[in-house]
Amino acid sequence: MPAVITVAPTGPIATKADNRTLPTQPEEIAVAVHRAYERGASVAHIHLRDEQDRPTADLLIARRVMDLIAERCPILIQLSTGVGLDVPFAEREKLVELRPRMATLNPCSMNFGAGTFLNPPADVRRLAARMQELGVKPELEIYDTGHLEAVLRLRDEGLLEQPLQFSIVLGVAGGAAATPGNLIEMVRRLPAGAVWQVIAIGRNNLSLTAIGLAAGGNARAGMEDTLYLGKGRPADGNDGLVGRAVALAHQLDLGVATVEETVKQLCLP
Ligand code: KMH
Ligand code: ZN
Repeated sequence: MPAVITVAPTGPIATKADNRTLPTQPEEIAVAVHRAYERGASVAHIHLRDEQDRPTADLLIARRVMDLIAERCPILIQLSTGVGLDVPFAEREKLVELRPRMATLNPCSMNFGAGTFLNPPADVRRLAARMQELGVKPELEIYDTGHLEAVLRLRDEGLLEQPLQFSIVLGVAGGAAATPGNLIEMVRRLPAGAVWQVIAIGRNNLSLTAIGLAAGGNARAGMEDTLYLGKGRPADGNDGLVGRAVALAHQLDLGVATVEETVKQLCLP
């Protein structure tokens, strides 16, 4: 099966002071996503920034980014409902009202680097139910094995549709470390029929992305996850990071999924 490549051009943490090529404003994000689409990405995981480059769940900015991307290419848009550590859940959850094809669902609260990422159980349930109503497919972000158990409880309550679509996030200080052993153990625990990708934060991004692809997962690439192409080699925009994930998929003889193939593989509503 061809690998789904998701571009994550901008996360909630890095700034232009860390890497001046980080896209933050709507036009910049849309251009980066279009370039990734041309290289083989079929999904765009989107974080938004305000005029001061701070993470935001502003619906007007979100609409603008979605429109600018749609004008350029048919890539599938996955809005982050994680948004950023300082944005209240009540604002974050409103993003699904824009009906992106997909959105992230973070099942548990956790320490996240020096901050706290709040996802209280009642709020998570409400968001899962709303996504189900709207037909927005959740990407289930699990940072440790307990997060997987929490997702399975939501499934058992009828709040999630099959196939479950997981991102195994490794390397966040507060979650499981980015090691091959942790990845293999998390994959082993996934329920049958699950679709998954690894999100490897930081310096093990390349090796864990390769292991994930070789083990039957999809891949994510972009400046949300690492600002480096290699030791001492800062990324110059997202192109190199996306290009190397696409190259890995080809070298492993998987190929990369088109938008249509991705819709089928993920059973998007
Ligand atoms: N916003 C971060 C704290 C997501 O995109 O849903 C975590 C995050 C997850 O980026
Ligand atoms: Zn994200």
